[in-house]
Amino acid sequence: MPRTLKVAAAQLGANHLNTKRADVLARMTALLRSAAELGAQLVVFPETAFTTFFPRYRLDAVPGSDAYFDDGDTLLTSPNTRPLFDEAKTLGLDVYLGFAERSTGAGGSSSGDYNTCVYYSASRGEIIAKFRKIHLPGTLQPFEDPDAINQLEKLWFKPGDLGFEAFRVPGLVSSAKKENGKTEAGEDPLDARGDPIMGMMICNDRRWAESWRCYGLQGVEVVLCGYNTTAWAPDLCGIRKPQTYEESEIESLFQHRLVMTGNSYMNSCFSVSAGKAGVEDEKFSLIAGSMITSPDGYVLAEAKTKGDEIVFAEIDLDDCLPGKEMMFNFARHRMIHQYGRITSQTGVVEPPLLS
Ligand code: CDV
Repeated sequence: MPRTLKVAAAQLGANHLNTKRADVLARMTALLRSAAELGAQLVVFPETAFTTFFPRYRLDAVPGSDAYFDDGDTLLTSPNTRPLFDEAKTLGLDVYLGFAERSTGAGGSSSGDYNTCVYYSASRGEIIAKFRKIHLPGTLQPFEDPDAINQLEKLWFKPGDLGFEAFRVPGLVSSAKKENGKTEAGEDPLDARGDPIMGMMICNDRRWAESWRCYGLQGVEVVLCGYNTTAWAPDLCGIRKPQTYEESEIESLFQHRLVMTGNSYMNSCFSVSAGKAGVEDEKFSLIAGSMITSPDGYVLAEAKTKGDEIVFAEIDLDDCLPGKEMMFNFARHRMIHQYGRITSQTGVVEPPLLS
């Protein structure tokens, strides 16, 4: 029985320092409605979807930045976020939402500011998973060059502390086998598999093979990722030779496509990535390129614009099986006794110089 799923990336055009939350919510709910018209079951929004990508600024350059943060424990009830989840509930849509989290530490989670995303399940009417960005890019202090584009996430956020925990998503696949061996319809098909296995990451996490392999080792079937990727930031990205703005944007998009397709292939999973795109605050360009990729490493659907846009595909989760059972059958082929460096060493240690 096919385990098909209709997924959508909801790319958002630019937000600005003075963009009103009500306006962003109106755009996001409109995107939810467009996705629902296409029959989507899951919609993925970008990283820090409600605001401009403010970590490019120094703290003191963003007066009133408190308003950019939301409490992760009150997303379903706060007037600043509730309209999105009410709409999702009405439309029966699951949602991945990226936002800046200010955690009070209630409910046992660590307090502080995090770059966070949550997974909302419409069938449960609740948030069933949370991820806090682990690989915070950039620098703690701004570059000396006043014209350089900064990425001060290490200043604004604490590194994520929730690990890479995959989770099963209820209510999306009716043929999913339950713990008692039956499906939701009460059948007992021998070949039925469980509810979809998903994993979440945020922007820079997607560039690290380690993030993907942590999910791959949990049998992930769909990786969800929101991002804000600058189209032009020579100081930050470490280019080899001077580039024009156009060359830089093309290279940035190429590298986004490379990590989404390559890691989907190497972990035999689908991915849905949604970016914020266009020029924020009249000066800061973000790549578009929201996309859906397959376990064979193909792009199934990709954004055509630099603005608000739904990117949609119907996927069959069982397409993950050939790769998971053959080429990337981890149980059969991984050689963990040779991989010690990956968890015992952080930076590069080169071999000694030759005499
Ligand atoms: N928001 C990000 O994490 N952006 C990074 C940068 C620094 C380019 C990214 O990996 O896209």
